[in-house]
Amino acid sequence: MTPALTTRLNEEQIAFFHTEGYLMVPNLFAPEELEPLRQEIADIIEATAQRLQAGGKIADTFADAPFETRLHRLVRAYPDLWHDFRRAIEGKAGGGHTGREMFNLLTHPRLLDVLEGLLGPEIIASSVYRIRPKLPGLDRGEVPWHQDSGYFSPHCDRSLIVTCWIPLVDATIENGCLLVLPRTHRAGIVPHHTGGHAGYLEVKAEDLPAPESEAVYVPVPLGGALLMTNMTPHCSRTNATDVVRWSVDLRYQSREAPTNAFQEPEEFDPNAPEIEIACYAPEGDFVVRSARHPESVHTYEQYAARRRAYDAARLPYPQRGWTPLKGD
Ligand SMILES: O=C(O)CCC(=O)C(=O)O
Repeated sequence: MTPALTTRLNEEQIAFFHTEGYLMVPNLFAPEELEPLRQEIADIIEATAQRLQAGGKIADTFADAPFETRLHRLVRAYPDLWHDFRRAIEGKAGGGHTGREMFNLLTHPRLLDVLEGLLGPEIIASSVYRIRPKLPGLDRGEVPWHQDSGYFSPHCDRSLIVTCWIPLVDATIENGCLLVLPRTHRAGIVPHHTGGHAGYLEVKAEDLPAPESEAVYVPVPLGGALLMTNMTPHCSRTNATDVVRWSVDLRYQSREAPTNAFQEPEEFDPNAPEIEIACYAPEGDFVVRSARHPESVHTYEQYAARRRAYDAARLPYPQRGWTPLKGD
């Protein structure tokens, strides 16, 4: 029997999120509801493989391999071309993929109903969303300990920005699901370092707000989602399987938190009051739900245009001044 889908968070789930700093929501989507996005990404891989084949860079496009393994097979055969595929999937700035199915997932009514339990009815999709193909054995796939606020500007430390991590395959301990450090999200921001593993920000184990031994793995079956606060320390380890651990991480905040959803990139003023500077200024936020101003909800075309305009503008990112890991 197909399990019932989660349509709203109940009180117990909301309390768990606020106490523990995270919540795994099973059955948020029927697996077939994620198929259009998987297909949109599969189409990019197909187009990129064909382009590289036509350019004489690859002989085999592994056309018969399924979504779960095709990128791994391509990159294992042609490791130098990993960045070509990555760029095609993620876009220049990481969140550069603006396909219609990405938008459909970002604005999925059931997902927004669930988020409403945490953020209220005025919901902004925070600029930072990512597609992550965590390839077996690929070093960059491991993401070191961090709080998402380590990447956001300090004036947003007090705002709730919910990370919604959605795997596009079953995410297991073996293929590198996330680990979180429960009940530590109220301790504030801890020191991060630049130049951490694979170029990510990294928190040293001794700076974590609780011993690493208290971390918990959060496997998420296909159709589920892991919700976390922007202050919840988390990381992910290696993928020890031969399946690509595909996932997307989406972020949402309330309209009360600083946002650029109502600004064009040319209106950016680095000297504006902090409340007017988005938590992550270089990428464009957009309105996904509004009870008070339904007319302000961005359409697909408006979203795609905003993302492109911000991508092209390359606005300065107010840095937090984290020190480098090496030589520290
Ligand atoms: O997907 C991963 O392995 C890491 C994701 C992550 O760190 C994040 O969404 O902030």
